[in-house]
Amino acid sequence: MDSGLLKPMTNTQQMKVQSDKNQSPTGDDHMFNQDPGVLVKDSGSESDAGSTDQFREDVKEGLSASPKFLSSKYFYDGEGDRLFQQIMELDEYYLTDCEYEIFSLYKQDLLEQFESNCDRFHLIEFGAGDAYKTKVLISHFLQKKAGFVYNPIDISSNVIRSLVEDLGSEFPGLSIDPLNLDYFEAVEEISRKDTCKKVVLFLGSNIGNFSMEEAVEFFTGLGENLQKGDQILTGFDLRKDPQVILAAYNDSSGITRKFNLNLLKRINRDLDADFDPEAFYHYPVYDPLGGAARSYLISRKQQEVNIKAVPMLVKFNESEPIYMEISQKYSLDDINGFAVKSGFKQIRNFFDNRDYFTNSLWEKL
Ligand code: AVJ
Repeated sequence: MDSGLLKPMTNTQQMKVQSDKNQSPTGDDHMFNQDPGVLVKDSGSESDAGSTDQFREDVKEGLSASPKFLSSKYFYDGEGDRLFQQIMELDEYYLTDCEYEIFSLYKQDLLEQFESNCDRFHLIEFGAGDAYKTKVLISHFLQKKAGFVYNPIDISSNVIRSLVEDLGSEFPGLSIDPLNLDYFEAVEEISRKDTCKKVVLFLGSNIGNFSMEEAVEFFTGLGENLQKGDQILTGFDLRKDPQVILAAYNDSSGITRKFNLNLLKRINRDLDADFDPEAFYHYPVYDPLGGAARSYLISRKQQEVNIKAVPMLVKFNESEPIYMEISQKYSLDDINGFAVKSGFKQIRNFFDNRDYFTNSLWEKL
């Protein structure tokens, strides 16, 4: 439907499943394994958030393309992590609050669901980050003396280290078995785990960085590594008043603007480039037909940027866009369609009080 608009596919490319580079003839090798945008929002160190070689190749590809694009997975360097934390605290960025509210309202219902089929379960979270929302569940589950092991997965060893330390002191009784793996490795690893039941968390509408087609691929791939009766709980941001959605990506304090421009600064630092971030402005749009919020950086003038580590000289026309990110919004039909197409049965959708967001619980068929 929006194939034309999605042509640059910055976010498509980051969705491709990769088992190893040899199986990725197109070089679309990032998605499952190292997409901090989707998986590792709080990745703390450059070193394990993807190699500089990969970054250089992706920047080269994106800025040679027409239209130009950059991958949102590279937003999350140390400064990007910090800015995303600030985004989550913005009044306009309702997503985090909604999911927190849903967990607070339905933690007992969720526990009952998670305990079905088996009284011991593995709670596996992709891109656990600081587990801010998950702590609501963990705290309740421990209080109810539920039998579960928490498996936070994050590609960043720093994130994993501080999360384990933090959870250890906050919840001394919690069994934590962290997986410092990239996404693809983690999917494989969980299929090898001998468990009575797995519950996979994929929160925050991180799925929104995938196109609709890629989301089906993602869920299908995940399902192939689960067993009948295992469950997944995914956070989906719902379609709503376009002005509410747009405001979430165009906050009045300008944090989202900084968040996007920070990627140009990262290119300057990591790839020895000379972007003038002030020569670009943040331009977010929401398309109420397709449900995609997209953000662009627009060149304020005709200019050239030298990226020495590639090396390349990038020419921009006045008003030329760089496509930065998609944050897809969903209808309940979209969500049900995902479940059906990827081999799951929908159990229940949990909603916040405003019906802005849903956590959808599915069971593997
Ligand atoms: C972390 C991908 C869910 O798309 O809403 C926030 C990232 N980008 N503001 C989103 C983001 C701009 C966020 N996700």
